[in-house]
Amino acid sequence: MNLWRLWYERPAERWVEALPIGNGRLGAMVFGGIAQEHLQLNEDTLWAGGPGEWNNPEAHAALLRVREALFRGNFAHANELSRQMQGPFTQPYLTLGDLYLDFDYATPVAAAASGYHRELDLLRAVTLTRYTAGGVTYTREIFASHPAQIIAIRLTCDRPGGLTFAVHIETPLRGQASPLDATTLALRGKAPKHVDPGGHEGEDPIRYDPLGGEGMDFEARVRVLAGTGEVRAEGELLVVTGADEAVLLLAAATSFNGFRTSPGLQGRDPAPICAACLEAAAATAYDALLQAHIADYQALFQRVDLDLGATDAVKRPTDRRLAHFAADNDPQLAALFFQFGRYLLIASSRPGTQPANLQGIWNDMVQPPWNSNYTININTEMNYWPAELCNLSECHEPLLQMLEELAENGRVTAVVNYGLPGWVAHHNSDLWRQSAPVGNYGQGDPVWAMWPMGGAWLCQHIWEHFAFTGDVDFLRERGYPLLRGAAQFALGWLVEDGHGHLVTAPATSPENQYRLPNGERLAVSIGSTMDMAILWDLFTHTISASEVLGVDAPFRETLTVARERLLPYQVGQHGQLQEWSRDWDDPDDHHRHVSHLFGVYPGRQLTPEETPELLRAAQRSLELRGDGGTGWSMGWKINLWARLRDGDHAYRMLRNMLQLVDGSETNYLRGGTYPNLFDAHPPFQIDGNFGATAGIAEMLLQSHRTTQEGVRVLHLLPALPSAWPDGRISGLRGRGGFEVALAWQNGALTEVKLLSMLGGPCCLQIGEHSVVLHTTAGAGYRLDGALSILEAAAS
Ligand code: FUC
Repeated sequence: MNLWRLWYERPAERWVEALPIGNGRLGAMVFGGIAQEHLQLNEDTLWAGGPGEWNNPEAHAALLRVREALFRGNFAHANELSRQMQGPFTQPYLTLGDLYLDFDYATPVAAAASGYHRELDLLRAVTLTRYTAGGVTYTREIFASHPAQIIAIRLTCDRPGGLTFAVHIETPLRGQASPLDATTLALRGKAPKHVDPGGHEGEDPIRYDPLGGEGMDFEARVRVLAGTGEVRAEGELLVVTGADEAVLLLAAATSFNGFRTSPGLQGRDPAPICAACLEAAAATAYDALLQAHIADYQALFQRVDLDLGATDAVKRPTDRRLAHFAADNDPQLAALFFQFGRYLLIASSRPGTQPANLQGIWNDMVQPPWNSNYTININTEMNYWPAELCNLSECHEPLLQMLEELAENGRVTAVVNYGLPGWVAHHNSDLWRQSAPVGNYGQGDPVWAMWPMGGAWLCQHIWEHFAFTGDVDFLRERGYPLLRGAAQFALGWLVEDGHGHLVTAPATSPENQYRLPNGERLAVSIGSTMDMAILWDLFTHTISASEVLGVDAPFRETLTVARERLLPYQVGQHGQLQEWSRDWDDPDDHHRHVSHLFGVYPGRQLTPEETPELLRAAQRSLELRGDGGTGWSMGWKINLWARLRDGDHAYRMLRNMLQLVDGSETNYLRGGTYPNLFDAHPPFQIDGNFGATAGIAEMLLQSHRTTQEGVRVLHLLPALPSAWPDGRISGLRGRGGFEVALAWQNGALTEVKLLSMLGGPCCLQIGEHSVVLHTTAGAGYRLDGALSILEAAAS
């Protein structure tokens, strides 16, 4: 029995019940209906707008006024003044449209079918729908191929000539489909040149260029191959009659021609791109397309295997398992959720594609929640937490590419807005690499709008990519210039606090507010803990990178001195790690962001060995914050509890996340998981899926520490919960270029396999014990038995 499946006994009614497929660029949500099949379609460069002007020359003077107010202690005034530093909102990621296959086109179809089954097979990245109606069994297989750059649909039935249906394709954007020839439909469309974000609409929120020039052009084509069946064009439809089998091939492309180019005025023609993909795929046998897809996908997916045991619960459909997860013993659902996160990363992020946005690549709206953009005060980074650790380093590439582009725009923002060198990014970005603060020139709440730390946080991904892969060329050619530029900006942004420390001012703690003794709630202050933690991280990585590359000694020295002077962490009156530079934390604050714990995760400044007291304070803060939150908030907390080495608490967070949310909810701050295993903020936001996948891995392997001698520590089973007494995992990656496989029984390690990619020593830590193992590049190591693992390594 293949356990790596999401499966259901009913077609999807809601979008959050449909099953996602994707090849990094093209995505679809598959509903699996009986009278009608519906694929909601996406292409990852289909965004509204175009390159724009978002820098604000007034920001610099406003910054000086904000600082003056802050250092006079007038925080309320500073909060208001900071609005003068804003630019426009980002543009949204858009749905492309919908493909429908109507099976009741010629004759009504029985609403009731027997033996209905629909699934997403994670082993092959293929959806399957099967049912029997009127004595005929129908089967549909659908996948998104990366090598062929198409979505393929194969329909079969067990009665000769039993397939009759009509095909049409629609878009809520401007555009219409019409037949290109007897077997091909083409939808040509145009995206708006501007869309206001939901909740901030002006009079005309969705604006098209009246001359038809500006705005993204796009095209989707679908070709029907029906064997001995007949295919004909009828109005805007293609009609298939009497086929035994039919294959539909769908290609889509946009005019996107780079982040600095107007997609409407200087775009690429999407038509020949669609035509070339369709022709090549149509000339290939369906089985060959399928095999090439599976081979390509499995080369990534099969690198990691996880077995936490399986109980009878696996016999139930996925939505019922989810509904019962908290009460049941169903460790395999946790494993499935882990692998689903890896599946989603492969499906939404491949070299050459756009990075996964708030919804990966799956969005059915024109004004999606939060613009379905890149929110870089947690969400985008979380999307990539599993990338290296879960052995999908290639899938990290789109984010690294975005960083380079963001830095180009961010250099201009740094100069225009602040008169500073280096580069900066704030809390939102989009396809156009918007780098300035959003908020529509003053409308935005400073609680999120006033945050110039996005670039600095993203830089962590550069160092992590290097730490896991050891790719010095990457660090030299691409990584270091970005780290250096972000650090340069930070040096210019920091100011003296009058007591010998360097602080950020204005500073916020994303998206939380402190309360002044007079009851006033404000966001902007001086030297928030997260700002300091992110800059420590950035400086540390920039220093290390310059050492590895043997460059820039004077700059390294400057950073080393500045790092020493950063305002240090403080422990407050409740024993908590202060979120603010003053002891303002409210012990009843259950805010979803846990920004002040950045140094525990995803940072590495706070550890049990190096900073035990601060770590205890961090734990206290986390306890006060509670075990609830939005989906991504709970995903973050899995990782935090894993770093605190409390496996049972990490598991409790996972259990809280694996609560069924059905799509009808009105509380947008109580997270969970939808029937299709998409993370529920709610609404759907993909970050929680990726956070949970990273968190499960972090419970089993950690590698963020080095010993005092600088040897990489591989901490094995650092936070194993009692719910998973027996299990095995293979293919996880540790920093320093190690691939790790582990097996355990009754909570104790029984086997360790290590593949050393780069050679050199590593320190294996098991519980309180540790031992250094000297490895050779390319060599594998195998250690059996809990105690003998340490002995063997020592000898
Ligand atoms: C941040 C979070 C919200 C949401 C949004 C996309 O603003 O605080 O909860 O996830 O990003």
